[in-house]
Amino acid sequence: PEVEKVNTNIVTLTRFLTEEQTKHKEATGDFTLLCHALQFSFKSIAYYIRRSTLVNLTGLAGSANVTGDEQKKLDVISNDLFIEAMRSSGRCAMLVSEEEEHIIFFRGSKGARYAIACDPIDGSSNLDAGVSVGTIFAIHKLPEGASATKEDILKPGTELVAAGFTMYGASAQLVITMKGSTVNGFTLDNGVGEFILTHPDMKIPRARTIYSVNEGNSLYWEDKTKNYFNSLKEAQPDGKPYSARYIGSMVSDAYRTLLYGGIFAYPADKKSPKGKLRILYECAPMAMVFENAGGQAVDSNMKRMLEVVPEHIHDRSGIFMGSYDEVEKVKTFYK
Ligand code: AHM
Ligand code: MG
Repeated sequence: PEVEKVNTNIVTLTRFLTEEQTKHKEATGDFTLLCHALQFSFKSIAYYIRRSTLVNLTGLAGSANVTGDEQKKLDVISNDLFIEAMRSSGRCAMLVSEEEEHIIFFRGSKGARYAIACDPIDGSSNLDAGVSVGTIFAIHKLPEGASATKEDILKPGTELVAAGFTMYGASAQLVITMKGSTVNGFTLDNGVGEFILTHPDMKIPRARTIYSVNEGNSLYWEDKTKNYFNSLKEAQPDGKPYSARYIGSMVSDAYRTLLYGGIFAYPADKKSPKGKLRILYECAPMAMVFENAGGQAVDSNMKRMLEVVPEHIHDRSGIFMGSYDEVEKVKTFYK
């Protein structure tokens, strides 16, 4: 009988990180250790999300976070899991979380050189319906000898050493990129409990007629925004208009856009003059992923998203990101 062909030369995230580490002579292994702690938090969050309906983890926690959103039970659990993973890694000096008003400093982690910004569960309004949500992370490195301060994280995205997200969908998908490098996608194999490299060197298609925006906000849009999105509903060179796709979970909308191409936007408008999405842990890490995959990301002034410097840790920005040519098209409407 024929034996099924099984791939036995599998690249796990651990193997990938180890191989990356050997490319950098100066590497100490700290980043690799940090990423181990990160992937543990993703696996745990994925596990709790999957079981939430069965173990009474749906619904509200009865509190609101700093940005005024009502917290879901899973927001709270995921935030706690993430914080503990970072603390226990011993490599994280400070952490900004969407769910925490202030920066958390891990003063016990002597010599830790990394500063992390995260949104533990992005898109949590979708949780109770079982719709995909995600965790977003952005990693900064402190200067040698620095004793972590707020200034070490109030930095533009151009300074990030790594960033990415995990989408909790039909399977958990982890996407990670490092400074000046490619974007790589991993799928969690629940059987072996490892993230497996399934999407090496991800490149976003150059153009695609798909747009992703909360059109319910069009009442508040400025004319440029209205004109741009209206133009997408007209016949394009192939005679057809764009398709609309909006999940309302940025991680999921971004992941689809990365794979299929198109444009994702959450523009600033009259209701949210500074936009809705937060710079440190939503806009900048996504912008790094999109740029390293060959796409673009800009704010509502068409400034490169990675160059936007937040004044406060929870500052927001408008954002347009996606295929290179689709972002170029946005610019023609905003110039
Ligand atoms: P959250 O971090 O509180 O979940 O909010 C962020 C989410 C994004 O995932 C998504 O793109 C956006 O908010 C959806 O907002 P809206 O419901 O206004 O369209
Ligand atoms: Mg969130």
